Amino acid sequence: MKVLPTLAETALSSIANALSRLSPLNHQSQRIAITGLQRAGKTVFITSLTHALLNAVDWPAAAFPFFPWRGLVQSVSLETIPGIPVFPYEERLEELLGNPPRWPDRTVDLTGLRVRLRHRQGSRLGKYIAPVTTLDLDLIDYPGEWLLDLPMLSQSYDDWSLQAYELATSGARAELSKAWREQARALHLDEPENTFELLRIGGAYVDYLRRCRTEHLHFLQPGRFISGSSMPLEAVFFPLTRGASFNAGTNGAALKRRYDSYQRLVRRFYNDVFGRLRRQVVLVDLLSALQRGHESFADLALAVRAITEAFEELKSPLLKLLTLGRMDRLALVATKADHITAGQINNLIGLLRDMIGEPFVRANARQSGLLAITSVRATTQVMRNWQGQPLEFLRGIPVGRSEPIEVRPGEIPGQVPERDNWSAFNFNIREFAPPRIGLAQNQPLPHINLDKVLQFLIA
Ligand SMILES: Nc1nc2c(ncn2[C@@H]2O[C@H](COP(=O)(O)OP(=O)(O)OP(=O)(O)O)[C@@H](O)[C@H]2O)c(=O)[nH]1
Ligand SMILES: [Mg+2]
Repeated sequence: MKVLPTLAETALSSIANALSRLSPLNHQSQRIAITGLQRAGKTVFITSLTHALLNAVDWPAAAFPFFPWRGLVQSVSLETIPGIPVFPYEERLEELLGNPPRWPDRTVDLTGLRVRLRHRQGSRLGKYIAPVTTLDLDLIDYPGEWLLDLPMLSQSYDDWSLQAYELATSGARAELSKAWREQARALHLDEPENTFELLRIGGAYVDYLRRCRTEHLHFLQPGRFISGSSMPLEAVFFPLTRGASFNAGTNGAALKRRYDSYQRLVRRFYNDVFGRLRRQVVLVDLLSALQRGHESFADLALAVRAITEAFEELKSPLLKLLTLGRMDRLALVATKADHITAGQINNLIGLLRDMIGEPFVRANARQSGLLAITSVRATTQVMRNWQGQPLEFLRGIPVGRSEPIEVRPGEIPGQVPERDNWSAFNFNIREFAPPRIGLAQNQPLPHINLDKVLQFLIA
């Protein structure tokens, strides 16, 4: 019996086909994949970047300082990427510019959009006789949760179970996983396969992962069980509560078979999709995790390291899994930098660097860059006198309110704080509503360093 119904595989195949398609003759093409864990800021980033690519030629240079071939651009247009579901740029922009403006809803699955730039090449002979070049920038949005599955490729079902079960019993997860653990322990692994039982306990496991997500925990495996819309419940497995080998036809054997099928699906994703995305942006929302405290931050660090390890595998294929293995550029980006004052941005980058780990940063120094950005700036900075001293405050409208407030976001540590030092920090990282910019569709959106990401990726 084929356990994974064709839905997930069909979607993967069509994406893989689309990605293997060559650009039309005379077109240069750069594929830029944007990923990040839930709520990292992918959708806002793509919307704001696309908006800038479409309009920045007409803006004063200071609004988007790095814009490729400014002055040589003839036209910019939006296209679809054949075979890839469309990223709904216009809808997202309309929401951001609406009255009142709105942040986007959650998104799942992979989508993409092509920005076609026609420009004359810079030439010593002058721009009027230089040939026109077409450059397609394909922006692809996919959930970073899919990358959390890579470690599973080199783990047996027993090994993975051991690790996942241990995690499920630690910290805040112990309570969240309780219902699932009780059901899983009561399952007789040696009895004949009972699809109904497996469905019920599988449902409880997915429920546990969802609850972790609600509690802002990020290291959630298998990543496809809760992100992306194409995992059927009959394909769900869960960690074994005790390791053993099982006879054919038993519950244990059924779970193992599902694990093996899932591994095949993940391997195909790495071979056919991830391996073809050579320029990638990984967005990380460090600030919200800082605000939530030690456990949330440590969990984010675990997930981010699993993601960077996925990129390492592109260089030295584990068990020769990846046939394409190569990465051209990787931008590791801390988002929502407008939640802190400008003087703290270097510390934010230091924190990201420390979270990722010096060995990775050094080993990939040539292809990777660390940046801090704001895709759409929701705050302004103001100076206020506080007990006789001039201090920087942030001013913005909190989500759900109508009047602006002024806050001091607190000192951002330049390194990951030691476990016992968390109490020394007093963060005040708030969620702000998007700025009210009015209705002009083609005016600049306020941002921080968005142009630098583009520069890093394509200059
Ligand atoms: N202030 C500020 N907030 C931002 C910015 N980008 C994202 N946010 C906040 O982060 C939330 C998530 O942003 P999205 O772009 O929807 O994140 P995502 O990664 O697409 O999230 P999912 O689709 O749920 O995975 C938004 O609702 C905003 O509250 C930004 O540039 N500035
Ligand atoms: Mg999104």
